[in-house]
Amino acid sequence: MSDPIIEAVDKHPAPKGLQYTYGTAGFRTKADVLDSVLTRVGLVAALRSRSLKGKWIGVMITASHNPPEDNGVKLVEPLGNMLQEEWEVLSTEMANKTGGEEVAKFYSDMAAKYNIDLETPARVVVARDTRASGARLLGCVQDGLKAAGAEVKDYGFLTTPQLHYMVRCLNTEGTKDAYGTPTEKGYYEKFGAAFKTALKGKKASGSLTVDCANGVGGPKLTELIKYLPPKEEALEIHVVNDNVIKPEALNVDCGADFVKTNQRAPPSSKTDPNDRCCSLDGDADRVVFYFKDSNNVFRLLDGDRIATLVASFLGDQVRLAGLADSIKIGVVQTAYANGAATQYVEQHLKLKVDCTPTGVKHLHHAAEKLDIGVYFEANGHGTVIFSENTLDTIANYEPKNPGQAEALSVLRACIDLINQSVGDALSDMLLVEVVLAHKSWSTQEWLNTYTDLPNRLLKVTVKDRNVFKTTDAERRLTSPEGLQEKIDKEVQKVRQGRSFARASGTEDAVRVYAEAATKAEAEDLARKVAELVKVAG
Ligand code: 16G
Ligand code: MG
Repeated sequence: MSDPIIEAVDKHPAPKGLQYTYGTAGFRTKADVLDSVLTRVGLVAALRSRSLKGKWIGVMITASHNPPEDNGVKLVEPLGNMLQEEWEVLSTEMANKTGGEEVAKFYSDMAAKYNIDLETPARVVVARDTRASGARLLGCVQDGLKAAGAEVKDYGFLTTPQLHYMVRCLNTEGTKDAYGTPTEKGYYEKFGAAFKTALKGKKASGSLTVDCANGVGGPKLTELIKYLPPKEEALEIHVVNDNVIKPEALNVDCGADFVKTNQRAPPSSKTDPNDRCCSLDGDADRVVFYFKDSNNVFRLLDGDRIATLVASFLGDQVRLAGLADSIKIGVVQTAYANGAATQYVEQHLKLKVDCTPTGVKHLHHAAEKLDIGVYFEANGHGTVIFSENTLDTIANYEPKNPGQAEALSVLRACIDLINQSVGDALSDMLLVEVVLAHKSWSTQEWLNTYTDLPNRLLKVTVKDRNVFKTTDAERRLTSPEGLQEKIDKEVQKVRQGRSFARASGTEDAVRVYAEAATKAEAEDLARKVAELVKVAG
């Protein structure tokens, strides 16, 4: 009898000479060399589910902010977290096996090594973004899943955070931790209702224009709007760049990555000064806000700004609820956070700041150790997570007066409004709107909370980026030898200087970040450090 696994794998042969790596964002590369990877990911997903006694595992087909011709895939753990690191390594090994027989052997070896009973049911949820290659790649995953005998739920098009939500809902259904109804409607109802409750009858000032990167966030936001309170009572949203009929427009001259990298609005943007705007990325797990000020100057409110805004608001509500002694809030950042943001949180908000290496999973793990962990990367990836104890405290606390009752009710609604499974651009966007409405703040007032230090990010091409090894949450280099000392010397030459270099996890390059008291000093420092990196690499 022929082995269905060998058959499925050989139906989608791997291109010769390519090496695949499950990196910070899963597998991601040109879509036309991904078929073999997707079939094997189907096998890994089935094994992972069996290793967890049939819990639902998620497979998301997306390449986020990458160009339209790319695609990718990532696996989601039962509570909506990113794949465990050990399984990232196994996925990489699986992706690089040559043919059907090798893969089938690896599959049974893995089962033996991890004591996985291949008779246990395997359950896998799949979804994809709007890329043209998505349908074909879905077919490849399906072939793998079918060969492994997995039960499959295909949700069609979803944002990445919606898929994480479905996975968490499916695995908690009927338990005391039930997260919601595992349907798209369930998602919209949950977040729409929480938005309404959290607003407490307050109305956002002006309207919000949302650039959807011509990705899956567009149609999903349009749907979500139907579940929000009427715009006259709450928030008027204009959806732009939502053309998913033209997949070649995805992330082109629009979206969160374009705005953050180029520090300007999409060229298509037609807003007036002081109009509030935000941009999602291609799979809607990142969001940044921005506006043109009264002098027509572009102003960015990135992930650092969202973190400080949200941390200050939640801090106020916890205090107003009378819970400041039992609940501590902390903020988690990466080295890319602007020094002024870090200082604002520590000195003005008087909250603890943790710094972790780049990549959502690192921030998420650090945030899990806090009562309330607000974590955002400067690029707009992030969310807030609440510990079990904190959730219990907030759920059970008896308010002593109407003020405490009101704050408690806001906190409870915020918990529902914040997607606990993963950073979610749509949910983060609504949270920002709630905070601005409560504070009656314009974007200018939000911006005025502190002044960013001028900074510069450069990309340096080197012979081998793997020789660049870091410590201290990527803030210092341990290799190449002697390079860090040279960087330190340059940093000391400028006022309020800070600089670091790290190998990119997604591109073949080393990234250099520098900030200083003035633009000229920051630019100069970045250039000098880039030069040092180039010579050393
Ligand atoms: C990935 C990460 C993102 C990080 C970026 C850094 C996830 C889901 N995504 O896109 O958080 O900021 O990589 O890219 O973890 P780099 O290593 O090229 O600088
Ligand atoms: Mg993304």
